[in-house]
Amino acid sequence: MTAMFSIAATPFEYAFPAGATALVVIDMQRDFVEPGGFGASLGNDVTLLHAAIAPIAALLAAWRERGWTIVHTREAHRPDLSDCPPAKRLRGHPSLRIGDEGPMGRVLISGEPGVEIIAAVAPEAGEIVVDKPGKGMFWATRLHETLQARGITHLILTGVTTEVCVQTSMREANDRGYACLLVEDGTESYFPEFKAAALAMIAAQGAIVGWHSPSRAVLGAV
Ligand code: TIU
Repeated sequence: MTAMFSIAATPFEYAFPAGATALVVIDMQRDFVEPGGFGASLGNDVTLLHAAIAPIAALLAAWRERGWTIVHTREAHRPDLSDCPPAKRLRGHPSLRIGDEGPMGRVLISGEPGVEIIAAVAPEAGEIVVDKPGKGMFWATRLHETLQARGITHLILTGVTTEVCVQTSMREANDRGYACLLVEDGTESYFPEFKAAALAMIAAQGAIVGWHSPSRAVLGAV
Protein backbone atom coordinates (compact mmCIF):
# COMPACT_ATOMS: atom_id res chain seq x y z
CA MET A 1 0.00 0.00 0.00
CA THR A 2 1.26 3.46 -0.92
CA ALA A 3 1.40 5.78 2.06
CA MET A 4 -0.96 8.75 1.64
CA PHE A 5 -0.41 12.24 2.98
CA SER A 6 -3.32 14.53 3.62
CA ILE A 7 -3.28 18.28 4.06
CA ALA A 8 -5.78 21.03 4.73
CA ALA A 9 -6.00 22.95 1.46
CA THR A 10 -8.35 25.20 -0.47
CA PRO A 11 -11.12 24.37 -1.33
CA PHE A 12 -10.90 21.13 0.71
CA GLU A 13 -8.49 18.40 1.83
CA TYR A 14 -5.80 17.34 -0.68
CA ALA A 15 -4.52 13.77 -0.38
CA PHE A 16 -1.37 12.71 -2.23
CA PRO A 17 0.53 9.43 -2.43
CA ALA A 18 4.14 9.17 -1.28
CA GLY A 19 6.47 8.64 -4.22
CA ALA A 20 3.79 9.16 -6.88
CA THR A 21 3.65 12.93 -6.33
CA ALA A 22 6.13 15.04 -8.27
CA LEU A 23 7.27 18.49 -7.20
CA VAL A 24 7.20 20.78 -10.24
CA VAL A 25 9.25 24.00 -10.36
CA ILE A 26 8.23 26.13 -13.32
CA ASP A 27 10.55 28.55 -15.14
CA MET A 28 12.62 29.88 -12.20
CA GLN A 29 15.00 31.23 -14.84
CA ARG A 30 17.27 34.24 -14.87
CA ASP A 31 15.22 35.53 -17.83
CA PHE A 32 12.19 35.99 -15.54
CA VAL A 33 13.75 36.61 -12.12
CA GLU A 34 16.76 38.83 -12.87
CA PRO A 35 17.02 42.30 -14.43
CA GLY A 36 17.83 42.45 -18.16
CA GLY A 37 15.89 39.34 -19.18
CA PHE A 38 12.60 38.55 -20.90
CA GLY A 39 10.40 39.46 -17.92
CA ALA A 40 12.05 42.85 -17.53
CA SER A 41 11.90 43.44 -21.32
CA LEU A 42 8.10 43.20 -21.06
CA GLY A 43 8.15 46.09 -18.58
CA ASN A 44 7.86 44.08 -15.37
CA ASP A 45 9.38 44.55 -11.89
CA VAL A 46 11.25 41.25 -11.48
CA THR A 47 11.73 41.70 -7.71
CA LEU A 48 8.05 40.80 -7.27
CA LEU A 49 8.99 37.17 -8.04
CA HIS A 50 11.71 36.80 -5.41
CA ALA A 51 9.40 35.86 -2.52
CA ALA A 52 8.84 32.43 -4.08
CA ILE A 53 12.51 31.41 -3.98
CA ALA A 54 12.84 30.38 -0.30
CA PRO A 55 9.62 28.29 -0.17
CA ILE A 56 10.63 26.47 -3.38
CA ALA A 57 14.10 25.76 -1.96
CA ALA A 58 12.51 24.28 1.18
CA LEU A 59 10.21 22.03 -0.85
CA LEU A 60 13.12 20.90 -3.06
CA ALA A 61 15.08 19.95 0.06
CA ALA A 62 12.16 17.89 1.35
CA TRP A 63 11.63 16.08 -1.97
CA ARG A 64 15.36 15.41 -2.34
CA GLU A 65 15.57 13.97 1.17
CA ARG A 66 12.89 11.44 0.25
CA GLY A 67 14.17 10.70 -3.25
CA TRP A 68 10.85 11.69 -4.85
CA THR A 69 10.44 12.92 -8.42
CA ILE A 70 11.32 16.56 -9.12
CA VAL A 71 10.58 18.34 -12.41
CA HIS A 72 12.08 21.69 -13.43
CA THR A 73 10.85 23.49 -16.54
CA ARG A 74 12.42 26.23 -18.61
CA GLU A 75 10.74 28.36 -21.25
CA ALA A 76 13.31 28.02 -24.03
CA HIS A 77 13.49 28.09 -27.81
CA ARG A 78 15.88 26.60 -30.32
CA PRO A 79 18.60 28.98 -31.56
CA ASP A 80 17.05 28.99 -35.05
CA LEU A 81 13.66 29.93 -33.52
CA SER A 82 11.98 27.12 -35.49
CA ASP A 83 9.87 26.34 -32.39
CA CYS A 84 8.90 29.97 -31.76
CA PRO A 85 5.81 30.95 -33.73
CA PRO A 86 5.96 34.50 -35.16
CA ALA A 87 2.71 35.17 -33.29
CA LYS A 88 4.68 34.72 -30.06
CA ARG A 89 7.89 36.48 -31.08
CA LEU A 90 6.27 39.52 -32.67
CA ARG A 91 3.64 40.13 -29.99
CA GLY A 92 3.55 43.59 -28.42
CA HIS A 93 6.36 46.11 -28.09
CA PRO A 94 8.97 44.60 -25.75
CA SER A 95 12.40 46.24 -25.43
CA LEU A 96 13.89 42.83 -26.40
CA ARG A 97 12.19 40.09 -28.40
CA ILE A 98 12.75 36.33 -28.03
CA GLY A 99 16.04 35.57 -29.78
CA ASP A 100 17.43 39.11 -29.47
CA GLU A 101 20.85 39.63 -27.87
CA GLY A 102 20.46 40.98 -24.31
CA PRO A 103 22.60 41.38 -21.19
CA MET A 104 22.21 37.62 -20.42
CA GLY A 105 22.68 36.41 -23.99
CA ARG A 106 19.91 35.74 -26.51
CA VAL A 107 16.53 36.03 -24.81
CA LEU A 108 14.82 32.67 -24.04
CA ILE A 109 17.21 30.70 -26.26
CA SER A 110 18.47 27.28 -25.07
CA GLY A 111 22.06 27.33 -23.88
CA GLU A 112 22.15 31.08 -23.20
CA PRO A 113 22.90 32.33 -19.65
CA GLY A 114 19.45 33.91 -19.22
CA VAL A 115 17.67 30.61 -19.75
CA GLU A 116 19.42 28.96 -16.81
CA ILE A 117 17.56 28.32 -13.58
CA ILE A 118 18.69 30.58 -10.72
CA ALA A 119 21.25 29.00 -8.39
CA ALA A 120 19.03 28.95 -5.28
CA VAL A 121 16.63 26.43 -6.86
CA ALA A 122 18.85 24.89 -9.56
CA PRO A 123 18.31 21.28 -10.64
CA GLU A 124 20.50 18.53 -9.23
CA ALA A 125 21.66 15.37 -11.00
CA GLY A 126 18.82 12.95 -11.70
CA GLU A 127 16.06 15.56 -11.67
CA ILE A 128 13.87 16.01 -14.76
CA VAL A 129 14.52 19.23 -16.70
CA VAL A 130 12.02 20.09 -19.43
CA ASP A 131 12.63 22.77 -22.04
CA LYS A 132 9.28 23.96 -23.32
CA PRO A 133 8.55 26.31 -26.21
CA GLY A 134 5.11 27.22 -24.89
CA LYS A 135 3.72 28.59 -21.68
CA GLY A 136 2.34 25.15 -20.76
CA MET A 137 4.73 22.34 -19.81
CA PHE A 138 3.02 19.61 -21.88
CA TRP A 139 2.82 21.39 -25.24
CA ALA A 140 5.56 20.03 -27.58
CA THR A 141 7.36 18.18 -24.74
CA ARG A 142 7.63 14.53 -23.64
CA LEU A 143 6.74 15.31 -20.03
CA HIS A 144 3.48 13.34 -19.91
CA GLU A 145 5.22 10.17 -21.13
CA THR A 146 8.05 10.71 -18.65
CA LEU A 147 5.65 11.12 -15.72
CA GLN A 148 3.50 8.16 -16.82
CA ALA A 149 6.59 5.92 -16.98
CA ARG A 150 7.31 6.82 -13.34
CA GLY A 151 3.73 6.25 -12.18
CA ILE A 152 3.23 9.89 -11.20
CA THR A 153 -0.43 10.74 -10.51
CA HIS A 154 -0.19 13.93 -8.41
CA LEU A 155 1.67 17.20 -9.00
CA ILE A 156 2.61 19.88 -6.49
CA LEU A 157 3.34 23.01 -8.51
CA THR A 158 5.53 26.03 -7.84
CA GLY A 159 7.29 28.65 -9.95
CA VAL A 160 6.60 31.69 -12.09
CA THR A 161 4.52 33.35 -13.22
CA THR A 162 1.32 32.26 -11.52
CA GLU A 163 -1.20 33.22 -14.16
CA VAL A 164 0.96 32.57 -17.22
CA CYS A 165 3.20 29.48 -17.30
CA VAL A 166 2.10 28.03 -13.96
CA GLN A 167 -1.62 28.29 -14.56
CA THR A 168 -1.32 27.08 -18.17
CA SER A 169 0.75 24.09 -17.03
CA MET A 170 -1.66 23.28 -14.21
CA ARG A 171 -4.64 23.38 -16.56
CA GLU A 172 -2.82 21.12 -19.05
CA ALA A 173 -1.97 18.73 -16.19
CA ASN A 174 -5.55 18.69 -14.91
CA ASP A 175 -6.82 17.72 -18.37
CA ARG A 176 -4.30 14.85 -18.44
CA GLY A 177 -5.64 13.43 -15.20
CA TYR A 178 -3.13 14.66 -12.63
CA ALA A 179 -4.46 15.88 -9.28
CA CYS A 180 -2.67 19.21 -8.85
CA LEU A 181 -1.93 21.49 -5.91
CA LEU A 182 -0.41 24.95 -6.35
CA VAL A 183 1.78 26.19 -3.49
CA GLU A 184 0.57 29.67 -2.58
CA ASP A 185 3.91 31.11 -1.38
CA GLY A 186 5.91 29.08 -3.92
CA THR A 187 4.50 30.99 -6.88
CA GLU A 188 4.56 34.67 -7.78
CA SER A 189 3.37 37.00 -10.50
CA TYR A 190 4.41 40.42 -11.77
CA PHE A 191 0.77 41.29 -10.97
CA PRO A 192 -0.28 40.41 -7.38
CA GLU A 193 -3.94 40.83 -8.31
CA PHE A 194 -3.55 38.25 -11.10
CA LYS A 195 -1.91 35.80 -8.66
CA ALA A 196 -4.89 36.18 -6.33
CA ALA A 197 -7.34 35.73 -9.19
CA ALA A 198 -5.51 32.65 -10.51
CA LEU A 199 -5.58 30.99 -7.09
CA ALA A 200 -9.28 31.76 -6.74
CA MET A 201 -10.26 30.46 -10.18
CA ILE A 202 -8.21 27.26 -9.79
CA ALA A 203 -9.99 26.24 -6.60
CA ALA A 204 -13.46 27.51 -7.52
CA GLN A 205 -16.35 25.19 -8.44
CA GLY A 206 -15.10 22.37 -6.19
CA ALA A 207 -11.41 22.47 -7.29
CA ILE A 208 -12.25 22.68 -10.99
CA VAL A 209 -8.52 22.92 -11.81
CA GLY A 210 -7.05 21.86 -8.46
CA TRP A 211 -6.09 22.87 -4.96
CA HIS A 212 -3.83 25.42 -3.30
CA SER A 213 -2.15 25.58 0.08
CA PRO A 214 0.80 27.28 1.78
CA SER A 215 4.16 25.49 1.62
CA ARG A 216 4.07 24.91 5.37
CA ALA A 217 1.04 22.62 4.93
CA VAL A 218 2.94 20.47 2.42
CA LEU A 219 6.16 20.49 4.45
CA GLY A 220 4.26 19.69 7.64
CA ALA A 221 2.69 16.63 6.05
CA VAL A 222 5.79 15.09 4.51
N1 TIU B 1 5.30 37.13 -18.90
C1 TIU B 1 4.98 36.27 -17.95
O1 TIU B 1 4.33 36.61 -16.95
N2 TIU B 1 5.39 34.96 -18.03
C2 TIU B 1 5.99 34.36 -19.09
O2 TIU B 1 6.15 34.91 -20.18
N3 TIU B 1 6.42 33.06 -18.92
C3 TIU B 1 6.25 32.36 -17.73
O3 TIU B 1 5.30 32.58 -16.97
N4 TIU B 1 7.19 31.47 -17.41
